[in-house]
Amino acid sequence: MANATEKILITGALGQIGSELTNKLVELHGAENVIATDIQKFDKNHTNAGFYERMDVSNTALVQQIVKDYEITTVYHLASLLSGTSEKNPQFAWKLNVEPLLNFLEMAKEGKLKKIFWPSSIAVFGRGIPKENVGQEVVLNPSTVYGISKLAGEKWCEYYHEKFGVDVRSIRYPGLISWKTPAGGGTTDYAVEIYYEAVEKGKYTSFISENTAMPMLYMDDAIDATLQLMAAPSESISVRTSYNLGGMSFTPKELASEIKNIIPEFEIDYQPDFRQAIADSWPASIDDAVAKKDWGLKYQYGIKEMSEDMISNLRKKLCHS
Ligand code: AKB
Repeated sequence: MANATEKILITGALGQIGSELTNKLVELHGAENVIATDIQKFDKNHTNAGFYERMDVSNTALVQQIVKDYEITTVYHLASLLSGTSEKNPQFAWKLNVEPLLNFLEMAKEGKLKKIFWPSSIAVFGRGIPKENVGQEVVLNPSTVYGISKLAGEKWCEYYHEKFGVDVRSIRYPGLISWKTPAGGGTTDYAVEIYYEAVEKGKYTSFISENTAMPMLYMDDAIDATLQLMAAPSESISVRTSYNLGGMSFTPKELASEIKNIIPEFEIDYQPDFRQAIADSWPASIDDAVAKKDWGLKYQYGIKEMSEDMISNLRKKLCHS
């Protein structure tokens, strides 16, 4: 049940997760209680939030002012640089992925915010663990800039919760797939691009090799999981770093074969680039039993249902029928 007094601020609101989460939060809480922010100029096609502020999350003073002006209680802090882009600009990735989170955690510590959601990633995993069915509590040894920043963020979240009682909640998202807003700069982005190119051109060159499996999740399930976690009673949250989310696991070859069932003439070839090494350092599948037990995580979409939904919506969006 939505709490009418909640005032919600979203950072990265025009991004892949942000655009869909914002609209869902508007449905649940009312447009007047949702303040969308992003570094980009306002785009009315992307958000129906009651308010929009063009905001650079690195501008600490501006962020604090906006939280104060709108009497924000809850923050979904989504603004982040993904794995591919982070490798190209490590200093900026660290600055963007860690420092604004610390600003929000400090505000919560000072009683200026009640609750924070912050996304982590399967990128926190790395060397020294089995590839399959990776559990919640394993050694975290990331070898990417993005993974290092997410691991640091997770530890900050846990620290602020344990030391100061800050109610911060987080999910280790796998690759997210959606047709509404394209992803940008990630290693799992091939699994979004492939659908666009299948519908538009009937062929795709994958930058990930054919037999590399990674965990993936359809956006509808990601949004549901995020809202479920945020609605769960505080006592049921046993993980204050970040919860594993497994979704489904597949290789580019398996995804291509699923797409061929709907678009028989579809063709794929493979030209792995620097993102292959990132994918190789990540798990092939994830065990999310703790999230299922603590707050009832469940999924609606498998690879078949997702492919049908993606292709039918992209055909409409891209004007093919
Ligand atoms: C990326 O590929 O960088 C992201 C992620 C798995 O966090 N989609």
